[in-house]
Amino acid sequence: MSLRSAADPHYQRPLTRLIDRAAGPLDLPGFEAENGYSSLKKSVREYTPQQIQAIVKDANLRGRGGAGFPAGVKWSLVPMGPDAGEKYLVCNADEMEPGTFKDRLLMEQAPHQLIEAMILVGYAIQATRGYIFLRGEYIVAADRLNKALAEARAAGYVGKNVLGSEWSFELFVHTGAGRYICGEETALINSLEGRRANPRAKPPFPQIAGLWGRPTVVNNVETLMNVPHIVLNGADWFKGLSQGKSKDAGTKMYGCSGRANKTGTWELPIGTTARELLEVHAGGMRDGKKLKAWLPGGASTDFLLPEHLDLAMDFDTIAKAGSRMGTGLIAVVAEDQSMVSAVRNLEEFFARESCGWCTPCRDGLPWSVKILRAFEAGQGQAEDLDVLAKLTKWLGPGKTFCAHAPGAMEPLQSALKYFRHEFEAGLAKPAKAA
Ligand code: L3W
Repeated sequence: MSLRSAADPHYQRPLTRLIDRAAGPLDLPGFEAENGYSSLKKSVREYTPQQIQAIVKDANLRGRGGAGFPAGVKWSLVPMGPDAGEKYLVCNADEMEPGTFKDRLLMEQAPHQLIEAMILVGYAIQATRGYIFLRGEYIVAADRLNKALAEARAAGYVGKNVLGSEWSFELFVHTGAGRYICGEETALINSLEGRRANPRAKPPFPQIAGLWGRPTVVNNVETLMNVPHIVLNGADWFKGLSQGKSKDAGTKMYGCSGRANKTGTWELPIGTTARELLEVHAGGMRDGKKLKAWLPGGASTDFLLPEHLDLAMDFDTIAKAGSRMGTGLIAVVAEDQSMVSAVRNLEEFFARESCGWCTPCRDGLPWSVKILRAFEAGQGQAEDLDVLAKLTKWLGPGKTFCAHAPGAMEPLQSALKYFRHEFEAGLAKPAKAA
């Protein structure tokens, strides 16, 4: 039985089904032997673009980059029809969220899976060109994607008249120059155009006016890779993958980093609990230490506590608990680690990666770092605790040009909420009278 068959129990993990075998099929013959590109062939030969959009909408595939926006809805905003002109599909493969390394594994070990997905989604929105915007440091992924793309082009999957159809599609791998902000879709678009990677105002959303002012869909690697499987096996199959753990559909690339025994990334039913991630897949906390706090998915989310471990890791459940699932790769903090230092480390990253375009972000983030350093050194001032709390508002949602600073404030505001005593312990001691 082929591993691409939905009846095969291994196919409960469609994205990684080929990866944990001795040698994943990196080359085209190996991938085709596992039914690779059959979903693309079926799509181009049997379905209209609108039918594919409808299948993916029905499957309730939500964006896996961190925001959970429904992919089918996003595509349906793109103008269709013979006069729609140049349109673009961009894969956001600029994986730079701290503690997030799921897309890297997928691209390094299953490059053809992304190439097939790009072409298929390109067909679904009738794009004329596709770009994989790849994190610059992902050298192995760049090499393997470029080889896979060359093979796909030679086989007639990419280029003029794809699979003999009327539709032509060019695809490129573009490596980024190493800025976190390029993961923000409009900054990414500016960067692709050769401009400085400042975010653009939204609306207009890229689906209407994106790359070079043309309709553009930006989707994350994991989101895209789900699509060939959904088209091949149907929306109901995809919904069933969550095994009733969540009202969200499919699997999710989860993971764990920090003070755990076996850090890594695993494909599991969406809605798997953080406890299962930490205790079963990551082998528990290192050195028998207790868990103090955890970030659900990347640095730009609110800390949660051990009491939240049994919540389903899905978009809505984690939002109700006061955080965001984000990328779904949890980062754990042990009982003997300082929350002030953990937050200072994160804010240093965000301050360095600010594009500097808007004042609250450019000036507010370094300000928070300066204050946090003082608390870390036991030199904190009482009024600066209020300043930190105010910064979480001044840099919060709606106060800045993009989500960078509001995201940066999430770990800070939750650390202040749950661990204020640790900040207070960093207040400067009054000088003793001589
Ligand atoms: C049309 C509307 N389209 C939203 C589209 C929008 C975008 C998508 C999500 O950041 C988060 C961020 C990071 N009409 C629309 C619409 N859209 N409303 O939906 O949009 P949005 O604004 O909710 O989020 P975003 O700015 O794209 C994504 C967080 O993810 N994150 C970071 C992840 C980083 C990686 C990585 O390094 N690979 O994934 C982690 O939590 O902070 O909040 O396409 O156009 N009305």
